[in-house]
Amino acid sequence: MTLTASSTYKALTEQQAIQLAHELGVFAPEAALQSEEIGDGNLNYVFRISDSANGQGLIIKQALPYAKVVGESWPLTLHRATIEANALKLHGKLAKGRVPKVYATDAALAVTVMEDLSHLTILRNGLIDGKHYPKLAEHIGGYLAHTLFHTSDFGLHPFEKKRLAAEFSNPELCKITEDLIFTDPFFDHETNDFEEPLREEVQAIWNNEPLKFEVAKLKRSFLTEAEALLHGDLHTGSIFVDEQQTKVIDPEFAFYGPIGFDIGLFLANLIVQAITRSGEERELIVQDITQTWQVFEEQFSSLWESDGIETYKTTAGYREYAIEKIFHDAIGFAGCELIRRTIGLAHVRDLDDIADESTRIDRKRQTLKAGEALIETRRSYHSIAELEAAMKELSK
Ligand code: SR1
Ligand code: MG
Repeated sequence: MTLTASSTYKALTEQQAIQLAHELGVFAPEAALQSEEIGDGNLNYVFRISDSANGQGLIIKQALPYAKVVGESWPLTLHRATIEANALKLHGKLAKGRVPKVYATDAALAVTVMEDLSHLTILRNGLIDGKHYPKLAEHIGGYLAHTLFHTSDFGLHPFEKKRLAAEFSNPELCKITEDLIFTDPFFDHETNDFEEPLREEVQAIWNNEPLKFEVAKLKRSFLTEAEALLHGDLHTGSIFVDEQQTKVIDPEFAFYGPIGFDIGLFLANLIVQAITRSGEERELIVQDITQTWQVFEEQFSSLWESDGIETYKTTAGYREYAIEKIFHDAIGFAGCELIRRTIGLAHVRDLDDIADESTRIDRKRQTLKAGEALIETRRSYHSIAELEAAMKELSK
């Protein structure tokens, strides 16, 4: 359904969001609706509209014409709302049950109306509270396998794949990633944000030419390798969970890029958790890292057999080669994400909210060390078991 009420952009007030919800006809006309702005991301407004009589709700997400985290001095395309809505619709077909339902969109207003998931918890918040989600690795591993396989040349006709790559051209959002993940943290750039006790480690990164050479290669892969339709920003703030359910939200950074990118971002955010936890809690997170990869590998391989259309799919060694390339890319991208979440513009609460300064700095030193190690040694890992052993060492 496309909303027709408006053809020009205006930032919605809570009252206007309520009116829009009424116009959708989802609620009874006499329903007393209330609105709450619940967005805690860096870019958009998110209104939860609910009927106070029965709590029934929906989400109205609106992109702002600038990045909320910085302000109006950082203009940003409204087209990202259309990219996000279309990615949610496609991912909803490819990975059933893993994304919120989209009820309506309005490109001019940059609005997406979608399923209310407020009965679930944002994964990052749950993890910071020490929770563990038993279905998470299985669900995200499956989501990654299905969305990435079925939008790649391994599973999709090249005409349709190139049509999708054009539809999901997303240069402004990609530029944010190119700068904030692959460039700025590795140079003395004004967007960086780190605590003074980390300066020595940060300067060592800026001076580490072999590391920067590897990051340059990973950046080039991100810039040039249109392998599959990515979520593009799959961190733990982009996932809603409870014990049984997992829903991936916010694919406004979606574009055609290297398959390992989504996997690497997700794993990096779990690695941060492994570093901030101890004992059995850390073990559980390390197991989640391992299981996510295993589920991805198993399901991607199975789709290769059942749905693969590539003529070379039965050529000896080709599947193993393709999967190992994804594995090495994912490890390298995870390393970049670890470094940028520690010293770049957009931090994570997992680290910044550690109240004790010496513990916080110590954990940040570990995420930097782990990030560097993963980038530099990514090609030396030949199995998830080897990576798991390294994770245990790096997170001690
Ligand atoms: C200006 S946007 C900063 C970060 O927030 C988004 O969620 C992406 O991770 C981006 O890098
Ligand atoms: Mg987001």
